[in-house]
Amino acid sequence: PHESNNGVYDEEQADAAAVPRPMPGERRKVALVTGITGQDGSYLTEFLLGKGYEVHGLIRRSSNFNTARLDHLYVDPHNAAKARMKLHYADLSDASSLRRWVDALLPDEVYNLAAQSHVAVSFEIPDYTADVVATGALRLLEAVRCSPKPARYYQAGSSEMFGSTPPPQSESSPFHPRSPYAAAKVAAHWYTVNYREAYGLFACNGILFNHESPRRGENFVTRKITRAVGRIRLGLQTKVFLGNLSAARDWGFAGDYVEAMWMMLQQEEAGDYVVATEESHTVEEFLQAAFGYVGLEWKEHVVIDPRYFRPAEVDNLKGDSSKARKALGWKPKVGFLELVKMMVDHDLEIAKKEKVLADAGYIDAHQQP
Ligand code: NDP
Ligand code: GDR
Repeated sequence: PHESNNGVYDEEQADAAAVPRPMPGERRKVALVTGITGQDGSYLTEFLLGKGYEVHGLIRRSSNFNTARLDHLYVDPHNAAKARMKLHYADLSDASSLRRWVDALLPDEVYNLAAQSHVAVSFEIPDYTADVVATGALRLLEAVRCSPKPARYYQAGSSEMFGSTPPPQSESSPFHPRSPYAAAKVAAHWYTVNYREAYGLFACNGILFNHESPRRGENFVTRKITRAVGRIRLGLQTKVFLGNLSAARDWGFAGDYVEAMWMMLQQEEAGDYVVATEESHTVEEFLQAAFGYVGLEWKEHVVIDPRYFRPAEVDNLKGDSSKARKALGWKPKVGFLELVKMMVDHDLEIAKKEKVLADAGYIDAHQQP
């Protein structure tokens, strides 16, 4: 991404550099992204802007600002001629808002990334999770199907859909979801397949295994750990409370994974693809790597708290992404240890700033994130 000195996305600077401009008489490709304020939405937006797209994001109303991950890409709408990323209010639970933006923008590509994406929270709010994750996808598919110019559609599927199916998991492995979130994602997966088969929609399911980054939400286990490592290293806290340490996940870097989403929509035919590093590590191994990187012993700082155990767990995920590697030419660039270091380095910087504020009495150091 191209940023000016004050961190604001600078179209002129970007266009002067490598960003493709449309040919005379051509319009820019238009992408519509739900979940644009989330981890993947921000990386996908950067990627699409770099490809010369105009990116429209649907954001939901919140009493707090929820656009922090996009601030570096934001151009004031009063400078609208320059802005290639635009944000609009809508909600996956509000069909009319989806329909209106799809019809108004006539996008070339729609990326459905919005979700109540926390597995443990989906046990607390199952009905809402199903409404946004499953029915929300159906509402968006309907909006796309009914549009005068149906866009290519990407559905953010998840390795959670495999649940208790043993690894390696590929496109042909059976789904056995273990949470309301995962069951809702299975429904969204089949809605997408059905709209492809029934209406000939160019609709793809990406079945993405866990992907993380410094922008990962702070209540997912990797980020929870790296935030704690930064703060413990700087003396801002001493303990971190966690649940099941023996679960194994196939963890990749989000920046690599959004590229696969785009690649799926550039193919001649729509299809479903597993995207994974094909390497699996336990939560304990992540702890070892993250604490070890800054010279700390994780066992001295981790406390097991039963509240973080889930009513049903997914024990072991390890993807087989050979289809995506062969058909899309995709492969991950960032490995496990590099990912851990990237996240810890980032969170050490945050902790340093917190320490300055805490030492000056502006924040309470004991107020853990
Ligand atoms: P995040 O939780 O970081 O982002 C979710 C996004 O959805 C946010 O922008 C959020 O808005 C938005 N959202 C939530 N509810 C609604 C709603 N009712 N209407 C409109 N928008 C809503 O998720 P990730 O970026 O990590 O993941 C992106 C997608 O990929 C999700 O669908 C997730 O389930 C799926 N996925 C993620 C994987 C991962 O490892 N990260 C792996 C496989 C699938 P707000 O910012 O306001 O909360
Ligand atoms: P996951 O990610 O459930 O795989 O879903 P998460 O990081 O929440 O959990 C991974 C594993 O860590 C264990 N764990 C803890 N998890 C959290 N959140 N907090 C803890 O304190 C803790 N202690 C141990 C969990 O039990 C689990 O086994 C993520 C989300 O991004 C989904 O939206 C996405 O679909 C999948 O990845 C692929």
